[in-house]
Amino acid sequence: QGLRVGILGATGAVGTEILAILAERLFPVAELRLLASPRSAGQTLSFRETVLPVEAVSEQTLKGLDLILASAGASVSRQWLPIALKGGAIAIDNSSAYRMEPNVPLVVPEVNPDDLKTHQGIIANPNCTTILMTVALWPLHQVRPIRRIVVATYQSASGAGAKAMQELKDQALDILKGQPPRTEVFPYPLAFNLFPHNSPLNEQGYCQEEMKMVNETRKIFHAPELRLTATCVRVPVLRAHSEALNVEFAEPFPVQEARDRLQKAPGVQFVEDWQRNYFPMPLEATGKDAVLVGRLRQDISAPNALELWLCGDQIRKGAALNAVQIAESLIAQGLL
Ligand code: 2RA
Repeated sequence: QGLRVGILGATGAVGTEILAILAERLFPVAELRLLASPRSAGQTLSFRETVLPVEAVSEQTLKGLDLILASAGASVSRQWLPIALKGGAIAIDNSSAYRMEPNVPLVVPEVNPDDLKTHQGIIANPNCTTILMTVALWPLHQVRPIRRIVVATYQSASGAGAKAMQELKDQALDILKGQPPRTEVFPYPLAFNLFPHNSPLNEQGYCQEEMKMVNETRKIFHAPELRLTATCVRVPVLRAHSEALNVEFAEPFPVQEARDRLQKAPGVQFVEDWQRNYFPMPLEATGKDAVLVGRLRQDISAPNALELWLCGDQIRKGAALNAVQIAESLIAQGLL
């Protein structure tokens, strides 16, 4: 008979991708409610063969849902998800609002689906960079616990939203026309440039985006001792993130064993052609469900460390797909 499903933030880059993925994966939807701010209400979006209205989120429009998938920012989630829960829904929240709450599971279905068993109504979707990294590293961590991760990210414009993707294109045109690039969404020019992620900095000089990778990875891996340092960078790419990873274990991890595991890992597409110097690229990760992993090699400076490279679609596996897979896992576990 299907579920009564709501999408909060339905008109955003992630919300529209959730809509497409629910249709693609034949998710059991009996009723679909598209919810957004009053400003975005009134538009229509199509789902399978029907055209649906985007309604303003309210107590009324949140009543009687079985599941709500939210991707509208932390303040919107904090305001409306408790009301959705009162109406009987389970909430999967893509924002950072609840990720570190002890009673809120933070889940990547390929990694820690069992954490869903203890949910109390809200389940948090991790940050995109964390999702992509944990999908790639879990198969290794399972056999030899990771001691330390050093990660540098190369993050696409899509992480800052649909308007940011458009601004990157506009800036490129501005520059090619010899005009100063407009910077309404981004604080600095991104086209033909890059800059450290401009989320707020803490007193140790780390930005929020970097600390999300530290804290969320420890929670997902149930590894509070895991040491991680990150440098997050915004790069002129439209919608796929890339990450350079240095991963240290308590003992050497034979490269071929790591390669064998990654080639069989759930959610991973292993991409390596050393003869052609061909490895994961964001353009090739775009639109794909899998995290592309490759360029695996022994760290020549540290016998217990491996180096690897990944690219993954930030809107898809980095957000929308992971949220839908959490919902599918809830159903498979009899929790929804
Ligand atoms: C970013 N991960 O890329 C953050 C938010 N989506 O900016």
